Amino acid sequence: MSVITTRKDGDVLVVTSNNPPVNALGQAVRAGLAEAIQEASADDAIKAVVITCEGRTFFAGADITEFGKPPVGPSLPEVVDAIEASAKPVVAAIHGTALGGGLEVALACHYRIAVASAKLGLPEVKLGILPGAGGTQRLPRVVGVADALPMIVTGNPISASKAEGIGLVDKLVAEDDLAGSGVAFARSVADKGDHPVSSTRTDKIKDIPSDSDFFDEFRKAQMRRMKGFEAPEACIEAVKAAIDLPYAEGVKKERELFGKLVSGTQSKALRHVFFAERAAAKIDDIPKDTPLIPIKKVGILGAGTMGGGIAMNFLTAGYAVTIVERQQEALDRGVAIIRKNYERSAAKGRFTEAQVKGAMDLLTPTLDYNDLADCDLVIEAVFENMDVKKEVFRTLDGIVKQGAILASNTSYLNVDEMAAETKRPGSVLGLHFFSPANVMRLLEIVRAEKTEPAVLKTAMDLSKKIGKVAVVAGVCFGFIGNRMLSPRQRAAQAMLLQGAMPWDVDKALTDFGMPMGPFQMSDLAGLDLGWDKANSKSETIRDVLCERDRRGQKTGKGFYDYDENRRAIPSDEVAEVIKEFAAKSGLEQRSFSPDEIREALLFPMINEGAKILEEGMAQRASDIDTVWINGYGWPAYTGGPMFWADTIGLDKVVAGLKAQGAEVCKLLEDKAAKGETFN
Ligand code: T1G
Ligand code: NAD
Repeated sequence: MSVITTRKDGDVLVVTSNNPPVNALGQAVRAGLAEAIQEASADDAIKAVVITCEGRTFFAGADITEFGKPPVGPSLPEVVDAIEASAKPVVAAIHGTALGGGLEVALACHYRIAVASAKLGLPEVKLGILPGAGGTQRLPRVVGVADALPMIVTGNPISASKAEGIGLVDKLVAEDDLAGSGVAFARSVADKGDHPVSSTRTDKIKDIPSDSDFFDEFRKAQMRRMKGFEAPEACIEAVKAAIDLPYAEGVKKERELFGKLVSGTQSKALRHVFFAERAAAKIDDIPKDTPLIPIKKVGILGAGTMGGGIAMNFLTAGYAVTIVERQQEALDRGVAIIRKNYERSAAKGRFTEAQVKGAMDLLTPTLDYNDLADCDLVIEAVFENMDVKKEVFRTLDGIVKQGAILASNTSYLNVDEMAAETKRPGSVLGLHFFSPANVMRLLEIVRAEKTEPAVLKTAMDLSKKIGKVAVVAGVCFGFIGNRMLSPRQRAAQAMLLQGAMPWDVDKALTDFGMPMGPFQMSDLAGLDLGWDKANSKSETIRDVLCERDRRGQKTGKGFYDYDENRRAIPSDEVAEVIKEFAAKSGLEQRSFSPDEIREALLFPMINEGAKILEEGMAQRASDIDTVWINGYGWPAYTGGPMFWADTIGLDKVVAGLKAQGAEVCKLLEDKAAKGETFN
């Protein structure tokens, strides 16, 4: 069965794509579209054409799995040019997500209709490229530069109603019988002499001259998002070409920029990240027909830093949430923070007042554990203390209905031990959210020894419903993310005794693209986490800093001093403390290049990642990349720690680790010796 079929509806040719799961514009789809346009042009009885798709969405773009392979014609630019050149008007009938090459096909059509729930966008920049089938040249001509530039540079889709508002969509139609609406629309324009041709339109393209401050203002506004990425600037250059050059030359410029980006390391890394996130959702040894456990009511234990954020994920997704605390004061504080966070987000336009009210109405605060009895899932976020956790699981086991899932948000502790405190270890797992839990996309699903397949699958399914990227981790100290964080923090501390300063170390990592370095991170989390004031004897740099009330951002000073805007400023006092300890250490003092600092901190992480793989604590290397990109801000344009290691060469990592005197993980050593990669 061809992925493209055609049928005549009177004098209109309906061209339908059926290429699940997302009608990607693979070779067969492209060839089928080209043939359909020829069929229409060859048939005098045909007055107009409608292009539509079966399944959940209109074309969601080029087939990303074809990238890097030898190209097979017709190319997408050839197909879109053929569509635009059709003498018979072509109407795109859009539902789901018209993305990338899919929107470029629609832009080449003379008219676009869409259902109200549709989304339209050019997300190529998120794959480290730019629209390569005329999108950077046609979109500004159709909607103007002011609306086209953000769509192309951010890659974020817009709603069908916004698209209609800016002239990208000609008509919004009912959700049912989209093809029928397409035929009716096509028939209504068939006899018009002239049809709009995107590539030749001039009515909108001159709204902003290419030398206008608009571009600098735009860059400033997008600075944080664009930092380190190559593609956004290329997108701006392509849009400027659309303003200054005739279409044919603008498209040539677009192809040139596309060619450079698509073969670059960043795009390879970002394509890896795209598929890595999707692979992470797959749990290899769980049968596809494993049933899901229905989840309607969720319980949260502890309304502190994490409990509140975790609750918001479920409230926002429409689940009833019961939150339990030990004391009224802590409960009131936790609920007030939830409400404040919602109001702050609403002020930024992320929620309407009605949505905030709807979410808060779903929340039931209580001091009574028994109110958790009919929950389908209970997540504990109480103190990180095993005795407290065990007590909690014993209590929950006695109260919560059979069949419910009991989960721990522990950062490091052994979930098997918690499960052993219950008579239902099969219903226990870890759900490790990251702070702030209502913002960070990552969720580590910790699979305990006895966790049942249905419990695991339900957790994975739920993570999507609350907008998280979930990764399955085994039970080990710190699971995937925190386990790899420890050797990095240790290496950072060790460098201070050899002559490096916290701000040197942090700068090497922020220049690499990390949101912050190890010492900025410590100051954020608090240097006194786990510090014992009563027994502190100035034995470590941290002891001395805490004793001097330099406990981090919360006391306005830690490794850094902080000004009123929380800007980190290197501290002479801290430099003195470090020099004293370094001198006492007897270690050779020296300066370090940024590359040396990066190797010293990141290679031990990769070594730990290899151990995690070797022990089966992660299903695949790309899961580790997904954890670090979504939980710790590792720069996505490098693909994550394991992909980055592949990029620089595992032999180089092994040599670096040996030079550091580290014990190299066997899996890593073997792969390096065989010239293999992790991914
Ligand atoms: N190519 C190949 N496979 C794709 C694909 C694509 N474009 N999009 C999705 N898939 C696979 C995905 O890997 C998964 O596979 C399954 O489809 C379901 O996806 C010239 C060059 C459309 C919003 O960047 O954003 O056009 O894991 O789990 O959550 O200018 O997929 O089941 O085996 O994500 O409902 C531009 C990418 C391409 C859009 C649906 N297009 N896709 O989300 O499902 S570059 C994109 C998405 C381009 C031209 C250039 C999302 C989605 P599997 P899913 P979803
Ligand atoms: P927190 O101290 O801010 O909050 C813990 C809350 O639990 C307190 O409000 C306390 O009153 C309440 N509590 C304690 N015992 C209780 C009990 N028996 N019944 C009901 N409530 C009880 O701590 P947090 O930072 O939210 O951490 C909670 C858990 O989440 C810990 O296991 C921690 O390791 C984990 N975690 C923390 C972070 C983070 O960045 N803070 C990130 C991920 C995971």
